[in-house]
Amino acid sequence: MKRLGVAALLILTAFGSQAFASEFTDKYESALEANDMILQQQLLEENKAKLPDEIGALVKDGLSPDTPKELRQGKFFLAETLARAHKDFTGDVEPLKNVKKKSFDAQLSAPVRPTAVSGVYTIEMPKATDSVKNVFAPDNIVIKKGETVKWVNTDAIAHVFSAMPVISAGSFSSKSVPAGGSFEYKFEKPGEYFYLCFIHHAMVGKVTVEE
Ligand SMILES: [Cu+2]
Repeated sequence: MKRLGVAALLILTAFGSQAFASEFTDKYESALEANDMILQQQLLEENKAKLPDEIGALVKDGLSPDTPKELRQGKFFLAETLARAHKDFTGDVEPLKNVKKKSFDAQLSAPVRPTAVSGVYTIEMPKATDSVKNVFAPDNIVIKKGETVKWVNTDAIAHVFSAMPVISAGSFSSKSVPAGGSFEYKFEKPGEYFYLCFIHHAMVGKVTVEE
């Protein structure tokens, strides 16, 4: 990484225009690009203790609106690589889970609290248009424990979705929901549920269940 004057760094930080990779992540990325496994391992060993902080910084960059969209997935990819190394070193799986959750969050709209009708929330899988297809609408909702979500397929094709294991608070699986069909699930356990369609992997959603 080029050395920047303190003044320049302060200005850039103040405007939040560009997140700065650490010297370590810069070096590690170069080693990845060069496919230099020995250097990668050496860098990881030398920086073992600060991996959680490095992972945290990368996740922050990945979620930041100041990070150009095309660079965000790269940040999460690198964070995941480091989180796997951290898990191998220490057995601590939490940073890896956090990276997976946050990388999922980065694909979603801002969370909304829709209105339930008789304790049931409706999420539509709307008919594809020229610009939008294979989506859950809304894709990110917050509900209360004991409430039910009903996914209604008004699209012309089937969708099949399930909660992601490991990072979700519980599991549900829709099986195949044909055009015109629906699927209901009652959320008894608080927490975050990340789910995706097995046919369309970019078709993602989240239900956050509050106590
Ligand atoms: Cu689908």
